[in-house]
Amino acid sequence: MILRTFFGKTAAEALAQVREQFGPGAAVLETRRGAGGVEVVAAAERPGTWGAAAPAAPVLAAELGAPPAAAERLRDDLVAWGFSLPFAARIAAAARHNLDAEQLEDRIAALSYARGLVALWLPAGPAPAPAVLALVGPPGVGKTTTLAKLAAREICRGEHPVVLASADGRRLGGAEQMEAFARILGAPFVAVRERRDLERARERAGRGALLMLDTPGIPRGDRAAMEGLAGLLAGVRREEIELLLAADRDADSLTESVKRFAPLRPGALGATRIDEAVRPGGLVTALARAGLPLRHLGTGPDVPDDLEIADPRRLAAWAVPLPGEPAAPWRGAGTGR
Ligand SMILES: Nc1nc2c(ncn2[C@@H]2O[C@H](COP(=O)(O)OP(=O)(O)O)[C@@H](O)[C@H]2O)c(=O)[nH]1
Ligand SMILES: [Mg+2]
Repeated sequence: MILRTFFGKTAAEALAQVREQFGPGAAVLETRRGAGGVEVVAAAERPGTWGAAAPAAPVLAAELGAPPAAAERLRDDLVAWGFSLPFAARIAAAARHNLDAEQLEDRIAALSYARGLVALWLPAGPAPAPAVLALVGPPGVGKTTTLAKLAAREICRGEHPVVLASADGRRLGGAEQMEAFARILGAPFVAVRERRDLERARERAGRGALLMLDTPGIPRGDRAAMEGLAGLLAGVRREEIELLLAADRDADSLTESVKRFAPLRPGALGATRIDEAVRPGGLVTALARAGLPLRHLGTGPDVPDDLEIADPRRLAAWAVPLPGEPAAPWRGAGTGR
C-alpha cells in the first residue's frame, strides 16, 4: 500500500490531486488545515488501483470540521478492542471521509469498512521457500511449540528433507525438548552453539533441505544474549528469521518487542496465543506499525493442529467483530459479540 500527503490551497484542490494520482477510489485517511492551505493524507494499493480493493465505495462526502458522533463511536469501539488511540482515530477518520453519512451511522457498515481497511493495512505476502526458518522472540512466547507444529506439517508434506536444530542452551532442557520431538518425527537434530555449528548443520542438511531452528527466549534488558543470538544468525537471510509476538499482549508491549528484536533482523512476524487474546486490536496495531509480513498464527497449544498460515482478512474479521456475528473463528478467542 502507498500512503502519500497532498497539498492544495483548498480541500477540493488537494482532493483533485489525490484522484489524479491515485485514481477515483483512493481512500482519504486524514485532512488537515495548515497555514498555507489543506493537507490530505491518502492511500492506494498502487497509484490508480485502489478502487478494485477498496472495502466500500468511497464517497468523499464529509466536510472538514468536528468529527461526527458516529465516527467517534467507531473510534471508541476500536479502542475498546485494544487498538491504539492513534490507529483507531486514523481508521475512524478514513471511515468519515470515505463513507456517506448514512453508512457511517450504520454500525455494521462502519465496522465492515474498518475491517476491510485493517485487512488492507496488515502486511502479508507469500513466504519465500526458505532454506532456514529461525523462530525468535521473548521467553515463553511459543517458539518451541510453533516450530514443532511447523516441523510436523513440513515433514508430513514431505516436499523436502527437514532438519531440526536448537540454539536454546539457555533454558534447562531447552534443546532436549526439540531433540525429543525430532526423534518422534524421525528427523535429524543438531544442537547449535555458535555460527559455525549452524553453517555445518546447513551443509549437512544439503541443498533443498529446510533447517528449522529454535532459539532461546531473550528477556528484556539482556543485551549480551541478544548480541550472541545476532552473531549466530548473522549468516541467515532476513526472510528466514520470524519474530513471534503473543496476541494476548497490548499494542505498546508488542511494539516494544518488535523494536527490541530489530538487531536480529527479522523479515517476518508470527503471532501466537490468538486463542488467549481478549483485546485483539493490540496485535493488529503492532503488526501494522511493524510493517513486516505476518506468516503464521498459533491458535492454541496443540501440536500440530493449532497453527494457521496467516490470512489478513481472517485476522481483521477476528479483530473487528460485528454485532450478531457467530462466535470467533478460534477457540476462546476474541471479544464478546
Ligand atoms: N494457548 C496457547 N498456548 C500456547 C500457544 N503456543 C504456545 N503455547 C504454550 O505456551 C507455553 C510456552 O511455549 P514454548 O513453546 O515453550 O515457548 P518458548 O519459550 O517461546 O519456546 C507452553 O505451555 C505452550 O503450550 C498458543 O498459540 N496458544
Ligand atoms: Mg523454547
